Amino acid sequence: MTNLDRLIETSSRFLASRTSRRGALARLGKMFLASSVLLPVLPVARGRASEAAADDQTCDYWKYCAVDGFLCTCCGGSVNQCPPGTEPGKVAWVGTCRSHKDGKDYLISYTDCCGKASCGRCGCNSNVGDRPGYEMGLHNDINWCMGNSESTIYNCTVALVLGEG
Ligand code: ABN
Repeated sequence: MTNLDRLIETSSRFLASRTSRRGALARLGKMFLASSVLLPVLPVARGRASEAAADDQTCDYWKYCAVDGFLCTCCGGSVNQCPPGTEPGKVAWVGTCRSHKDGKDYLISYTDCCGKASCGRCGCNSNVGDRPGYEMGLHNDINWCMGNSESTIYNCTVALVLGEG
C-alpha cells in the first residue's frame, strides 16, 4: 500500500465516521427542495424570449386579434416580414387590438403575403371587428393578394403595427 493509498483510506474513513448516509440524503433533499422553490422566482429574462419565440406563433398573440389567415410566423416569415419568395399585398385589412403590455389600442394592418401557395400552418380566425361578407369594407375573409398585379396567390398574413389606435 502506498502513502497515497493510505492517505485516501484514512481521509475516507474520517469522512465516513463523521457523516451518515441518511444525513447526506437529507442534505441532498434539502438542496433539491431549495432549488425547486427558488429557481422559478429568480429574475431571468424569460418574458421577452418566450414572447418572441412562442406567442407570435399562436392565434392568441395580441397583434392577431382581428386576423383571418395563416400566420407568417409559422411559414418562414415573422410577425412583420413576409416569407422569402413572397411579397406583401398592396391592400390590407386593418383592425384594432389592445396590447397586453401597456393596455393601449393599436391599429394593426393584416397584410397578406403573396406569390407562393397557401402556407397552411397556424390558421387563425380571430376576427375582432369583422362584419358579414355583404359589408364588403368591414369583412376580413378576403384574399387581399387579389390587388396585386404580379401574383394573386395567397401564402400567409403578417400583422404590422401602424400606430396607436
Ligand atoms: N386574408 C387572408 C385570406 C386569404 C385568402 C382567403 C381568405 C382569407
